[in-house]
Amino acid sequence: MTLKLDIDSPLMQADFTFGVATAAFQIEGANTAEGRCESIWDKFCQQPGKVVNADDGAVACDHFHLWREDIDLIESLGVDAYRLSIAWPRIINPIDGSINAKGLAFYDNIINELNARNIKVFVTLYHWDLPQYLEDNGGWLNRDTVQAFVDYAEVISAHFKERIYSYCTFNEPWCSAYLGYQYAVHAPGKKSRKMGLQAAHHLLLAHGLAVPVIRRHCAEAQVGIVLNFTPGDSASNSPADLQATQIYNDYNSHWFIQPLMQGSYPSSIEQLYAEDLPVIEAGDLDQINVDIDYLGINFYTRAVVAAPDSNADELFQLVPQTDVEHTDIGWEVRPTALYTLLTELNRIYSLPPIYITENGAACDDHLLDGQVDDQQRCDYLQQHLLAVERAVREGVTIKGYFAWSLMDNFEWAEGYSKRFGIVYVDYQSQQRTLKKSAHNYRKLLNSRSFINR
Ligand code: IFM
Repeated sequence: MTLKLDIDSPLMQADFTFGVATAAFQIEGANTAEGRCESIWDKFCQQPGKVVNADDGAVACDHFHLWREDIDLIESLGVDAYRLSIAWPRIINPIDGSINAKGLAFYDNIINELNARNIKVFVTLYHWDLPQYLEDNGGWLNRDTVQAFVDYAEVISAHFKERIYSYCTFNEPWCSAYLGYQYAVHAPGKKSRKMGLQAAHHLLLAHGLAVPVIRRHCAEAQVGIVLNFTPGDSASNSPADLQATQIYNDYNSHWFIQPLMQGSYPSSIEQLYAEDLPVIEAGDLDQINVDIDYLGINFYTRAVVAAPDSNADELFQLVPQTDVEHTDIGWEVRPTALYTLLTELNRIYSLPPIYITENGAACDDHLLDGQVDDQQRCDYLQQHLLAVERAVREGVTIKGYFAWSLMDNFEWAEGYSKRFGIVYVDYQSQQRTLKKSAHNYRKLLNSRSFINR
């Protein structure tokens, strides 16, 4: 399968944005350069057993030094937009809270270059790299971190103004809160449900308080947030499995989207996990329910859910699927779940326009004779683009699609062992090679009728 959409597809029109995405910690390296302070991920990587092969972000894709060549690469793909994140630890000095001009200058160079090349800039303010000095004071468990984030958002929006087309406050607060504070598989490696829920509330509150601040500085910019969804399907029609699936979806999806869209948390979770509920102050939920210009949705896979075994601490369990296609990271390939998710969310909520801000596959890629034949990723992207197209045709407002990722990079607890890029990175030489999927993505984008390339 190659990447192909009909010329009259809604995705092939000039008002639909195609892009590629990355995040600072995953590609930049140079973690002590020019006043960058330690982040929770620098520290987490040093702890034995936390990251596969004890990999870390010290060099990553060396994008800190190779950013100009990487922008050439991005431009060569023919994308309309590039989604990157700014590393908070590069911007604020931990000693006195002052602004690190060198950190801003690094992103000035990148953003000005993208502006000059007419590539729309989508910036994420927080893609998981909390400055360690804030974690030392409790991180996302401490309400003071909310204000620290708002101050940082003010620095960035006051400085970059509308040079940034789209501001995203947070990428995947589910991961920061639950993987970081409940399941201990991501930084900072804390482990309790109560902490996970408290961190989630503070992340959402920080979003709600930052949005008006960004708007004050950039009236024309788009402001939103990015959520990840792994929708749960019930393993059977038994009442117990159906109920467990509802709890799974309420806990993992609606706990994040419902307060953003409706200013309330799912009552099922409030009742079932009453002992673990976060501290919520008067007015918090109204702040979280602030108007946004778009919702970013990251989608990779679905989950199959069943009632838990007796005596289990959880109220649901995940059922591994055999005899279905998986990617190299063990995630089921299920494009119809993306279509169902989009139409379901659209049915339940009054949504702002949506961007698919991440979608992609980890594959066991190999560079052979200068080429990478990542057919599985090509098929994956094609199937998911068709799922998006179908949802658009059925009335869901979707304004863009970003492939995750521009290039192979540091895949968090998996280190460099999993490759998500459409561009292959040789980490020894730092050479980049377009995979088949990148060639196909470029062909698709260049085949749009309004493009003269
Ligand atoms: O690499 C990550 C990214 O940082 C956030 N979304 C999911 C991707 C794949 O795991």
